[in-house]
This record gives sequence, structure tokens and C-alpha cells, in this order.
Amino acid sequence: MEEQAKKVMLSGIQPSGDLHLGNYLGAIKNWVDRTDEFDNYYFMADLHTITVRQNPADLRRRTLEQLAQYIACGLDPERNTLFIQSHVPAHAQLGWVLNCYTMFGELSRMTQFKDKSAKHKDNINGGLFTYPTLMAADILLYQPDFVPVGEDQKQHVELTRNIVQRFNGIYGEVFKMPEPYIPKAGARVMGLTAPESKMSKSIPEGCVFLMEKPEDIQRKFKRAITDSDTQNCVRYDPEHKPGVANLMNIYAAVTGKSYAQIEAEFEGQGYGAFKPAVGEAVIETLRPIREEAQRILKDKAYLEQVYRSGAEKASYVANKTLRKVYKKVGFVAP
Ligand code: ATP
Ligand code: LTN
Repeated sequence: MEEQAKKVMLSGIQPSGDLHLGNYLGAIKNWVDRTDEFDNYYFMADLHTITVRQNPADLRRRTLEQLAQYIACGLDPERNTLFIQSHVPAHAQLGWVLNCYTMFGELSRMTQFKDKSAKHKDNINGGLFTYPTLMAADILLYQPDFVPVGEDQKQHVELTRNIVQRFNGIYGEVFKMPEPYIPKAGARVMGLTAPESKMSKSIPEGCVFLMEKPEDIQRKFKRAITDSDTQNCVRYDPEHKPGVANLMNIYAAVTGKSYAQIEAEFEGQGYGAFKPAVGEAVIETLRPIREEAQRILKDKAYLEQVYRSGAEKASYVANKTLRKVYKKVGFVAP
């Protein structure tokens, strides 16, 4: 009975790039920490990636790497349903239905669509436009209570809520109303070369990837932007010292120390001692993750078993919702 009482949490990351420290500290680590509290569904959002052109071999490789990295970060496949989105056809099937309950005007207002269509002018395809309805399907199939997402995805979760209201308004309580779950400000990791924007794979010099070699990680931290404070003072002041605040945030996240403890630790030592210490702490946090991911990646049979059993568990839940939806809209039962 206890299992049924658990709230449901669901999220996905597109395997369109390599996972980085921002994804780990801002998303995956929180998922791991809350494993026992929720009934969890985490997936590789591969269907979403092809809204932008992908190299097929790279996409295949990155999808499996992402799964290995999820597990290496501590997402236990026995206690979390881990799956590949395209292995559960119900996502595409419900996506179609929801397209018919989502307005052109609503989709036109999505800022991600506007941003991405400005960036990829030669490929403004229908999928890019209807991407939020597929995301709504991803969510609603599992009737989750919470959807942990970054700030940039909040608008898509709000649209999902509008779709729920519209659909349930016509057909009754079919979908549960999901809540976005935005991590606290502290979970926002900024770029090492540009502390005013979030750490992102699109600026690789300022981004630490989970699989990166220790010497490369250390080089990036040594070059991290701080400020021109002549005292080189390690003090938490995000407004005036955003670079230092970001490094402190990272150091706090990987060591569990408070800002006051960090300030005391580096009192009078300056950035020359602080930056490599943060680098070292990150390297030691990522070392077991990297080694474990490399080990898992070599074990193809294990990975296959994880994503097959994940897809089976996910399909069971997803198909139940899909059948209900098909019935409600008036499709003949197969
Ligand atoms: P980008 O393309 O900008 O590198 P991403 O595509 O790797 O970002 P997303 O797919 O947007 O990352 O996000 C995956 C998850 O990781 C989301 O939950 C998001 O909030 C989180 N995330 C991504 N970057 C950061 C960051 N710099 N700090 C904290 N969390 C982050
Ligand atoms: N759109 C998200 C990834 C994503 C997602 C989801 C997140 C696809 N489907 C469902 C939460 C729930 C992104 O690009 N970060």
C-alpha cells in the first residue's frame, strides 16, 4: 500500500550534448537525493532532440552514455524507472492527441520556440513548434505530482497545466494537474568564463563536463573568472562578486560546507589558493562518477537490461493513461 501513496516525480534531459556539472548539481543530484521519497521516472528525451538536426551515430552514443551517467551519478535503476523516450510509443501517440487540444497561439508564445527558430533559421520545422505538446505528453502519461525542471522549461509546464484544464474540462478528471518543481537559486551553476549566464554546453570553456579529464577540469577552474578585488577576498557577495559567489556555490554543493565555513577556510589566502581547491573538490566528486560510467558503458548487456526493463515499466503506466484518453475522445478499442 505504501508504494501507492508515494507521490510521482518525472523529468527528462535531451541527449543532445554531454552532461555537465550544471546538469548534475542542478538536476540529477536532486533526483538522487529524493529517490526514496517519490515514485520516480527519468528518461532520455531522444524524440525531442531531432527538432534540431542530429548526427545519428552521435545521438545513439550520447543516449547510452547519458543512461550510464544517470546510473553512475547514483540513480539506482531498481528504485527509479530509467528509460529511453522513443522506446515508449505512448509518448508520440499522446503527443498527437494533445496537439489537437493545444492552440496555435499558445505554441506561438513559447519563448524556446522563438529562440530556437531564430537560431536555426534554415530548419524551423513543425516538430520545433509542437515540441511543448510532446513534452506535455511526456509528463501527463505518468500522472506526476512534480516535474523538476530548469527555469527555462517552466513555460512548457505551465502550458501543460493549461492543456490539463482544457482536456479535463471536456472529458472529466483524466489527467492529474502537475506542479513544476524549480530548484532553489543555489542550484543554478553559472559558467566559469561568464558568471552572468548559466553553465551551458554551448560555452564549453566555461563548462565542466562529467566525463572530463581531471587536468582539463583543473585548467578550467584555474582560469575561472573572478573579479578585480585587489584583496582577492573570498566572500559571498553574488551582486558584486558573481564569479567568486559561483565558485563558492559549487564548492559548497560538492563539499557540503557553508559559505561562512568557506570564507573562514580561505581567509587571507586569496583566489590563487581558492580556485584550485574548488577544482580539486569537483575532480574528486566527479572521479567516481566518471569511473563508474566508463565501467557501465562497457557492460552493454547490463545497459540493455536496464533500458528494456525501464521501458517495460514505463509503458505499463503510460499505456494505462493512453487507453483512458483514447476511450474518452471516442476511439474504438482495438
Ligand atoms: P545547455 O544546453 O544550456 O547546456 P542543457 O540543455 O544541458 O543546458 P537542459 O536540458 O536545459 O540542460 O537541462 C537539463 C536539466 O539540467 C534541467 O533540469 C536544468 O535545470 C538543469 N541545468 C542545466 N544547466 C544548469 C545549470 N547551469 N545550473 C543548474 N541546473 C542546470
Ligand atoms: N524540454 C526539456 C526536456 C524534457 C522534459 C520533458 C523535462 C522533455 N520532456 C518532460 C521534464 C518533463 C529540456 O529541454 N530541458
